[in-house]
Amino acid sequence: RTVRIIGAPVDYGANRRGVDMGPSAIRYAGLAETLAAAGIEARDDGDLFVPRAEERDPDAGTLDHENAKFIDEVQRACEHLGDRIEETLAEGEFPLVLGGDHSISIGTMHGASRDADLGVVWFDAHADLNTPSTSPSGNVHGMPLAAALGYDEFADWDWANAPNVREESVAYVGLRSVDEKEREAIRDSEMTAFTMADIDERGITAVVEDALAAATEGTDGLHVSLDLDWLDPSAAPGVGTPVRGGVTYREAHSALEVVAEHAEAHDSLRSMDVVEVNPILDESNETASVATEIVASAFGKRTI
Ligand code: DIR
Ligand code: MN
Ligand code: MN
Ligand code: MN
Repeated sequence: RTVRIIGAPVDYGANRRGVDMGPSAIRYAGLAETLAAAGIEARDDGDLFVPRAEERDPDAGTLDHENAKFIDEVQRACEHLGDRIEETLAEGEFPLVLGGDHSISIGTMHGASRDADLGVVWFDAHADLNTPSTSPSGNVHGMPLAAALGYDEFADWDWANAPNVREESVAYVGLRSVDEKEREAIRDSEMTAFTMADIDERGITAVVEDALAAATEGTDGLHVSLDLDWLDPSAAPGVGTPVRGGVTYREAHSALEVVAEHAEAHDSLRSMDVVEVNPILDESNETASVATEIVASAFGKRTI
């Protein structure tokens, strides 16, 4: 299947400006060329149109909770992105979304689950399970899974609730920074959650295999969401909220190679997004390069 690259230059959901330049940075790192060299057909479909944050009022939310900055702008971008995802799948191509901050996954998951039960594997240091009621920051990039699952205020926001994503089909890999209310929510949920301690103990490949099994049981397709702060800051410094103790460069490759093997064996992979690359905070575009390389692994790039 042809990979359709869709840029989502959104920074409304993050507390650090610059993540809106992620799509450019990843393209500049040679994503299309890297995929082509690996024999993966890819087509760049350009960026979503997203207004500059400077023209917008962060508190303009019409929704019934104020602790969600730029929520109206996130909604606009995600509705637009969801339609692009639906269109891409209907035309038989594979949507690969370049963020942007993690709020854009609300749109990706919405679009990818309109016609299918969607499993989700979430590679992230963070749980992204806050709601406006629980969020310590008000940043929507810490909320996309709660939005997709319809927690708290999100229950009334149809644009945010992924039509066909169920808790039991969501699996985390690599958690190490989880807020108190998120911890309670995970414990009360049917989600599968692997922390860095699980990876230390069992190894990355066993953990990813289990995450894939949980996310694909009883679903029609798999969404992979890759937040670059999942990696250790020594391998991926260009992110807004780095957390020490993440996966290494090698573990990241192994993980996405396991995803590729699963995708080949079961035709499981349906959509993917790669988010939170912030070139302003990066060193010589290293984080965008790492993003490019591990995405190629996910699509089956091999040494021999
Ligand atoms: C924190 C940080 N849990 C929040 N979340 C981040 O603001 O909700 N997610 N950085 O990627
Ligand atoms: Mn995230
Ligand atoms: Mn994160
Ligand atoms: Mn439903």
